[in-house]
Amino acid sequence: MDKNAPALSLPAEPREFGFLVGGQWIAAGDREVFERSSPAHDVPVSKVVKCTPADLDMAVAAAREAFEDGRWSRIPAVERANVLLRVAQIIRRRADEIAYWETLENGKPIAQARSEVDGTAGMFEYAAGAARALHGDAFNNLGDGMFGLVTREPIGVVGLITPWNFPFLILCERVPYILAAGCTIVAKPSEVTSATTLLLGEVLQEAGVPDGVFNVVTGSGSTIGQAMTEHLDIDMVSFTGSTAVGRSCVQAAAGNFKKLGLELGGKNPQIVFADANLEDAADGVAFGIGFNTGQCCVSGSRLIVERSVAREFEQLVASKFEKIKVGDPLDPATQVGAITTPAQNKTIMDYITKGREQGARVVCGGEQLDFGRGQYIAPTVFGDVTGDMAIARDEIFGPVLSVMPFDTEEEAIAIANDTVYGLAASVWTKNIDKALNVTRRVRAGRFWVNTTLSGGPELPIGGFKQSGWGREAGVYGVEEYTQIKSVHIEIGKRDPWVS
Ligand code: TXE
Repeated sequence: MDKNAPALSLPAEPREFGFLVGGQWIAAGDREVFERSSPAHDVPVSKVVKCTPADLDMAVAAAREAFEDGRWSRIPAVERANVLLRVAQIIRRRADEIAYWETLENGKPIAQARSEVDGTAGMFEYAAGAARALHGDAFNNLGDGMFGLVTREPIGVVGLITPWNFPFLILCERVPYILAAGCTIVAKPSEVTSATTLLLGEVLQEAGVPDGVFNVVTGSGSTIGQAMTEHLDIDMVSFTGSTAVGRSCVQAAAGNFKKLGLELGGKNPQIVFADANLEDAADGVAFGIGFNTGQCCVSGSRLIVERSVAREFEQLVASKFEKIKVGDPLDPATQVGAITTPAQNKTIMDYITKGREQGARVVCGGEQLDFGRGQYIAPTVFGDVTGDMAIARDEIFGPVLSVMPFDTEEEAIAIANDTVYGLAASVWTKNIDKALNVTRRVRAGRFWVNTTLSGGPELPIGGFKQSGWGREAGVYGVEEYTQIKSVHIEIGKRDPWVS
């Protein structure tokens, strides 16, 4: 995207969205609506329907019917793959529009939104291949009288609950893989960022996804999300959000023992050794916590740095932060946009206050930025952080970096593992032994060596410990939405039990 292009303008009035059930778009009618304002401009941009539990039941019934009659689940994988490839083409064609709505509702920079949307097309293409590659196993070693097969079947109706930090990207880290497996979907986006999930509904329809295979209900987490996790006719729920709500999903799932995929919080370490290329590492660390205003489950929020370079390194990171362009996310030159919700803004500012009160030292940032409208927080570095402080332990979900020095490799590993989370970690060193040792011993589902926040359709996503269950993306992401069936086939005359 051209950084020098003029900033995009705001919509003249909020766009009204319906919701999608069984291939039909349903308008609000006499239901309440949720009006969303752009967090960067304080201007209403969209209205979505507050669906009722009855709407959810209707969507689940549509998804169930579509699953059971085999219109998607039992067609040849090559036909599913061809549809997924068409989805990728349409996403590329509509990328500007999707990115625009992502920025309006979420507050992320338009250039970043555009590159996220571009990336999702590749996820559909990868999943198209994975659909055709999905296979089971055969056992030809059971003796002359027996042959064994292991087959994979789609798990059924999947409820998909997504958050507001990457509304379209997180959705597309799941939808193509779920569809590749042959399942049907009822999606519930975050109530504050529903637009791009609804736009994906339009894209899938145009690509030829049959009616009822992808349904979207909009509404609050406490009603629709909760009802979804409790629903007896949903076979699996994929939930991405806070660890607290993840825990309530586990309890709610007990009704029918539905399978759960959970991607939850993180307090991810960035381990920097003195022998690293410190310029590169500082750039990566600034990116790792500044990107998406630190509102990423994989943000590198704990800087664990070798004491001999700690002071120099925190200054290097601070100098990177000073050069970041924070501001209007509709301006293509902006690198860091608005905080997505007032509640999140308050949470972050409360943690900054707590950090100061508990004795941490502000190296840079630490305050709200005033652009006349919207909510913005300066990327912040805290030095002298100890392991017992709230800013060292809790997921802040904002642009706040906590610096903790170490003396030995063992100590670095111990600090990195001193968390209930285990989502992601990065290590910066030019010493291969240290890089490998740390990668093996730090408990996290995603690991980056001399880089951070890299991703793509091939490598799976998911956490250790209280960061979640299961994996999304890659071939693992397709397998996650399948059940395994074992088949014994007897050959020839049966050896009778009753003679
Ligand atoms: O998340 P919620 P919130 C973390 C982050 C943030 C905190 C709170 O630390 O500060 O969570 O954010 C739906 N049953 N992450 O309050 O509530 C909700 O409608 C079922 C980490 O926004 O977890 C939305 O669609 N669903 C994270 C989704 O859950 C429920 C991303 C996430 O909302 C529900 C976001 C319920 N009882 C926040 N209550 C990550 N891992 O990336 C709400 N929801």
